[in-house]
Amino acid sequence: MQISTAEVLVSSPGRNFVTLRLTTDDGFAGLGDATLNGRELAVAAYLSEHVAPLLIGRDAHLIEDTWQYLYRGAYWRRGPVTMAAIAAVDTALWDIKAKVADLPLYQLLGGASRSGLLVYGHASGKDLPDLFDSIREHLAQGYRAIRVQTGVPGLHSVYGVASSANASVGEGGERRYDYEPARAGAIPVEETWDTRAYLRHVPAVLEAVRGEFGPQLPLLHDVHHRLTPIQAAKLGKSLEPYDLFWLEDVTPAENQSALRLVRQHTTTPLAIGEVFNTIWDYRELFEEQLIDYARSAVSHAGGITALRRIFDYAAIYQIKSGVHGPTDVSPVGLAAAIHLGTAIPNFGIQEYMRHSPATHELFRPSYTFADGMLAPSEAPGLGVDYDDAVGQAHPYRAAYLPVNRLLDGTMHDW
Ligand code: KDG
Ligand code: MG
Repeated sequence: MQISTAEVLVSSPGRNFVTLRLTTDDGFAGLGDATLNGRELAVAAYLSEHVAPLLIGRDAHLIEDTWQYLYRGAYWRRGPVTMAAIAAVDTALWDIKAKVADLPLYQLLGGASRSGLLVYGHASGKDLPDLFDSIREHLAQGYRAIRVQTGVPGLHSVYGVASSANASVGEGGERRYDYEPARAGAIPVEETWDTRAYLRHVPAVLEAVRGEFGPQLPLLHDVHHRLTPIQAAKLGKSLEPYDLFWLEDVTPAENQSALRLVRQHTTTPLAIGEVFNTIWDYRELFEEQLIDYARSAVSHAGGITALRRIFDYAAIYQIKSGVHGPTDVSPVGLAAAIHLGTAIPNFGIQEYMRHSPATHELFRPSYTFADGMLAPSEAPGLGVDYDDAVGQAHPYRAAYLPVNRLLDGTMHDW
């Protein structure tokens, strides 16, 4: 069974997605997500110029060998662009293999270890009343775990906080406060950041949310890489009374040792890894048990083959999965995560922000969300179909993630 075509599909049904479609000479097609928010065309070019020509004529069954061929064969290893491209190829080959076997993909990964995946949704508000409304809306939609992000007094725009200006109507007719950080335009929007104001404000927000919604609801919070180790340690400690499910990305992730200091000071569970792209990025964190949840997405960390390896490594240290699932992971990447999460023994939680109706028209996923849980369908493969006509109707639009500056103009982590 040889790969006969490799198509790189770029489309923007409201936001940009890069999708790889591999087809075999006997007519099977597989999809892979290669979306890298704000750098989409770099991965598209990497795939079409340097990877697609190498795939034509290869045996589509050779998933591991193809992974090694692309990883070792590039010589220039790792990095988000390379690993997103490899991820797309790997995912598409798994999709094909499962379709050939006429089985949903999770069956090829060892079968179901659970009946559904607990997910968390994104509640946010510029102030407490808005935030409470958003949490109530999520609970009404069935969510059983909630990420909480709020505005900070004095700051105009803060990561993770949707505004009513972004409201749209969801598939069930409900109001959705979509938070989409990438904004269309030729250059990134600039935001401002004040760490002291943030650190003063957040504990009071979590206290209020616990007061309103009780002790049972799992709550999460994303710091988005903005603190120094000692600031992160202080935040983790100050949030202990509110019993978070996890505190995410407290420091910029490339310095793994920073988490050692944070860990020495707090028992708040820590999650990290959405910007990691290989197993090596986790080595110190796993072996020293410095985190509790590994956050990589299938589409950013080299595909199903590589992420499975990361989670098996994590399992040795009782570290669980917490796969990244914002709207810039396409329904193809999310479906891959759902199949993997269904099979692995150390599943923790899955992020589920929910895609827009326009995105669902393009991808037509068959996974289901009910009672706060995602479940794969029984369709062969990933269970996602790409609609070419819809894809062609929405060409790429330049869009960037924001950049961040401190109040005095210094560039900061966003
Ligand atoms: O593209 C950037 C987003 O994927 C990221 O900002 C989302 O931090 C994120 C999260 O936890 O979902
Ligand atoms: Mg995050």
